[in-house]
Amino acid sequence: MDSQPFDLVVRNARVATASDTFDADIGIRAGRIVQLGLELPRGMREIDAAGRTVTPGGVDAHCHLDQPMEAPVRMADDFDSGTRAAACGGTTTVIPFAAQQKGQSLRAAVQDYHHRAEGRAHVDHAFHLIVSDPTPQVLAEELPQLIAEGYTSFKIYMTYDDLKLDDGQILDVLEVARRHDAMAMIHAENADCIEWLSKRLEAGGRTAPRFHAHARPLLVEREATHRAIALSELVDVPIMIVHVSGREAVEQIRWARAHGLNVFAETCPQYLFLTAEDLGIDDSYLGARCVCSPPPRNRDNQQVIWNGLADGLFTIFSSDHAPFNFEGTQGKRPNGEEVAFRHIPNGIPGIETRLPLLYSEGVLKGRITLNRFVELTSTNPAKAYGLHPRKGTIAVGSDADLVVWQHGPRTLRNEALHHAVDYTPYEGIELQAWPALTLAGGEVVWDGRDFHPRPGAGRFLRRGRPSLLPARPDAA
Ligand code: DUC
Ligand code: ZN
Ligand code: ZN
Repeated sequence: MDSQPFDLVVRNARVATASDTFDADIGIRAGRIVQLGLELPRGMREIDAAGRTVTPGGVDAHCHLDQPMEAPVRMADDFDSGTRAAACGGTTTVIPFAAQQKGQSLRAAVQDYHHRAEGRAHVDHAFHLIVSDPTPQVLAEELPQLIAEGYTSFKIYMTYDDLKLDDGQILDVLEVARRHDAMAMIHAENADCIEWLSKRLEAGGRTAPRFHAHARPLLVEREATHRAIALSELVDVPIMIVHVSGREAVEQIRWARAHGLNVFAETCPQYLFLTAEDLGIDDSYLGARCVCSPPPRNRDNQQVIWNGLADGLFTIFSSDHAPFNFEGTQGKRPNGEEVAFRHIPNGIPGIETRLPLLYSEGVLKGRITLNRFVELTSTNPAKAYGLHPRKGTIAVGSDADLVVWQHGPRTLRNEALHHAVDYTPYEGIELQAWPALTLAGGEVVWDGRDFHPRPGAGRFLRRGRPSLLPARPDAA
């Protein structure tokens, strides 16, 4: 028996993992869980979690922090404020995006992104790549090398002029994912349909934020989702369809699964808690706060997303935190102006509210089980992106990233959040739970009242092969 004392014991926890719920003390040493059991010996420090649920720290596998934007637009959150907000909302690992600009090498994008993170992050982090320019050099060298170095996932876009790939390029990139065992994430919206609809709306003077939803109806997502599934089937490689918003895309994914295809899917809080009406019922510019892509849909559609969370359709629940201020000149009003919907920076903040919203409205209202909550928000993201079992579970050997939950009413107010964004789309929502404590690597980063900064203590994570990928004997 190991006689070294624990650095910390979290005592009397009601531990929830993706598969089990059980009572245990959690013994922590050097930032890792070293023992789970009843009546563990005293630690140098003790935290009493009696009567409290303890879950693994959240893994937010889709968030945008300090991602370079075209001037004057700038993200409000960098690695400091973004990971601060993450920690206070129970998320202890974030995976934002190192985005390649067209004409830029992928390697240069990664190096730049490391500079942005350096010395700032309060929690552990990894980077997905965004491949926007799949040159022969990128396909043959840079991407395979970066995957081998632990950047084992990348996102590709079917829309946005500066990012989108055509079908041939998507096939090329998917082939690299297949050969080198990476997870390909796909933003599925049909760019030409959006462009065609946007021009017609603009020509008719319909430029208010609410027309963003008119330019991206369900079929725009459905068509691209269908195409992404077909392209992945052709290459015979699994894909992750990110930020799935609508019933029609969900139907495509159900069809793919029924046909035995390995299609994973992610959804986000905005498709449960917002509707297209939040973009405005009149031409008010306030709706710009909720402009994100794909857009929020209607109330019936929210139920479709809840069903997919409950029945296993969705693999992952991420924030898609894309932080732009409403006021000022760098966010939703570029240069301080009210612009036509298609020029409004896309995205809403949500890195801190992701877990409390799903816990309150999902677990405590009986829509999903506590174990499914853990699976969607922590275990599956860790498995999908090569971080499990170090992240995503409470087990001997895993990092001591934990959330102790506190039940009780709390009204969501932006002034109480820790991001650098000047609004939350969820202002005024009544929550029933909030993290009372977040531990990152065995250290308290959030105690339910105060944030405990540790800039630079958040480590960059070199990732392994995504364990959700099927074993492939012919892999390179
Ligand atoms: N849509 C994206 O694709 N990325 C960032 C935010 C958004 O709304
Ligand atoms: Zn996207
Ligand atoms: Zn995104």
